[in-house]
Amino acid sequence: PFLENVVKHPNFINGAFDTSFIDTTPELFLFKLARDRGTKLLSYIGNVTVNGFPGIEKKSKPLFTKAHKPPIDRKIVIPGGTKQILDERGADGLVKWIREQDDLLLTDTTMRDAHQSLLATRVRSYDMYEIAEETSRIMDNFFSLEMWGGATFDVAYRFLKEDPWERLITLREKIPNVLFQMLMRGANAVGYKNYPDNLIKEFIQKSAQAGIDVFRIFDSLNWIKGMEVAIDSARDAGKVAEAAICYTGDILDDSRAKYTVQYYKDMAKELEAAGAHILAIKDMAGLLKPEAAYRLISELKESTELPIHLHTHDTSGNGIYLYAKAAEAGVDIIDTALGAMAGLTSQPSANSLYYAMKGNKRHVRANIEGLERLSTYWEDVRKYYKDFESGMISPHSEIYVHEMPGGQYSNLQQQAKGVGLGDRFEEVKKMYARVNLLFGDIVKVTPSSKVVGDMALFMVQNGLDEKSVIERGHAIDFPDSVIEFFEGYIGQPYGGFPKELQKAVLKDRVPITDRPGKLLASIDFTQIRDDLFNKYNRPINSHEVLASALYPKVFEEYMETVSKFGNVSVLDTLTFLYGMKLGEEIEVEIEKGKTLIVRLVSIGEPQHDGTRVLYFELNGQSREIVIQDMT
Ligand code: 3PY
Ligand code: ZN
Repeated sequence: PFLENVVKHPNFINGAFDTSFIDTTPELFLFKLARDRGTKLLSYIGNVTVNGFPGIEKKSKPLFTKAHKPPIDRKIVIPGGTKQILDERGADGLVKWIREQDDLLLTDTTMRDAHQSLLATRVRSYDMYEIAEETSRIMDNFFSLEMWGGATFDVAYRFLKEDPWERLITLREKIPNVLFQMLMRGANAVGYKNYPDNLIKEFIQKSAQAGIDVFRIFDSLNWIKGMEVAIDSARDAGKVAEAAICYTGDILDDSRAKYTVQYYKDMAKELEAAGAHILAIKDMAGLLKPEAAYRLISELKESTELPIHLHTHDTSGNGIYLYAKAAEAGVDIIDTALGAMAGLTSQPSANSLYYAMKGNKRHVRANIEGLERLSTYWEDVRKYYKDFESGMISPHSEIYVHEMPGGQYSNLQQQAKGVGLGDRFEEVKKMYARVNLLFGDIVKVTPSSKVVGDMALFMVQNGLDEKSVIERGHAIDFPDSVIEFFEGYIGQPYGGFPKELQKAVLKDRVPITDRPGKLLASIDFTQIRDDLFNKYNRPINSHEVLASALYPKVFEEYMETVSKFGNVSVLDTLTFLYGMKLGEEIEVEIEKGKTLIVRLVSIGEPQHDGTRVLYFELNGQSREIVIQDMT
């Protein structure tokens, strides 16, 4: 193709060339890009076909029918929704509108918390894009779609090898009418540690520009100082600051006196004063019991003017009853997921709630036939990810004892497998509850929950108990996350740190008591951009700069994968996870209107150097790809 480009070039034909012709005529190499994209994708497919996908036991590609999409009538204009209310009336106008509604408003979490909690956050953009336009039409009367933030951001780069910004921007194009909501871990952004203030501001500003409307902001220790910069930044961006109180303990249990109704009421007042537009009750583990919800919401309604948005996880199976009680107490908005992606560690089902509230004066605003159709699609999609299911098949009331957040359950299970404790997960869960008490009964949600999880794994793995970690602590190398926690780098827990344990963990290190964001040096975004430019030799956009600032190593690995395999997000999920079967033919739309037809013709025997040769057909032309067999 190169020679062909040369001989066909007008300057070549006219003799208007000299020795610099090749250097000064970059279009001669244009063939290379398209060809490269195909070859890179074939290398990816070949590699997964031969070596499998990390985290999935290697097996032949399962055959499922393609997820069933409901038909859409493109002639019907997408109806306006809450997004237009925010854009036209601003955040205060939206808050006023919420107050005027009698119906129970819904947030759909299918594209964020539901799969974070059921499928270790592995759902790919591809499967979201496929259903986005239908979602926009069917969920047009929802309050919001939670579809970004939490763990989805780093998992996109780390495991799915795709760009979460592209997901946000593309979904925004396809769903222009419903508010987009993200989960923002306060000063921890979408990471696992506190970041400098300027990174939080920049991240929120860029997320708002890319399409986020509602920022649900929480602090993993309910430390308001850890939320203030994010609340201010969301307000400055003209968006909705939804400040969250993480619910822990049990307000009905007098023997657990640390987190009382008064504690929550005081926090609500402080968040209102800090500038919240909406108050979220974030019951991240599903610990809020129905009667407790009634009491908590009723009392909060008396002490704050803010609309209340309730979030729970259905791990115990009590979710619908809990929402009904919260509705009775006057909750404004609640979080649900589509039936097929609901229940257990995920949110309660919107479909079920719709029927549960029939006849109630708090009517659920939803198009039930449409929700059933969307649910059918997700039921098919969920099968693609079955290797990431947690294995939990029935409600677990033990949640009230171990208090593990829904989003953590399947992830901690993967982590346990990773360190060889896969078959001792029961012990890990019990240890998790013990570590919580050892740490002074703290709020457990990312990243504080990860610290508790890391410590639980560490203690089970090393045969440690409460006594030995303190007595022998001086000789123990604790996990990094545990050291950072006791140093004060994820904030200050309510009631302070347990001193003896803090001393044992920190040894000679001196803990901080101020906001880490204030103490940490500001990020030099220009420097990062220059470094990335020099390293990758191409223009770097601000999303890439932010990703690198958040997780330098994960981003670097992502960039390496992209340079090796190209944009793998265009592959359908079964091919992405399992590669291809012999003789199979697939279509890959690498850009709008440009489709590759790929057929796997043969897989050669391993050669003496451990490589195999795979023969493909790419748009009818044969291609040979050499893959190192690592199995
Ligand atoms: C997250 O921070 O990702 C959570 O889902 C916490 O509940
Ligand atoms: Zn959650």
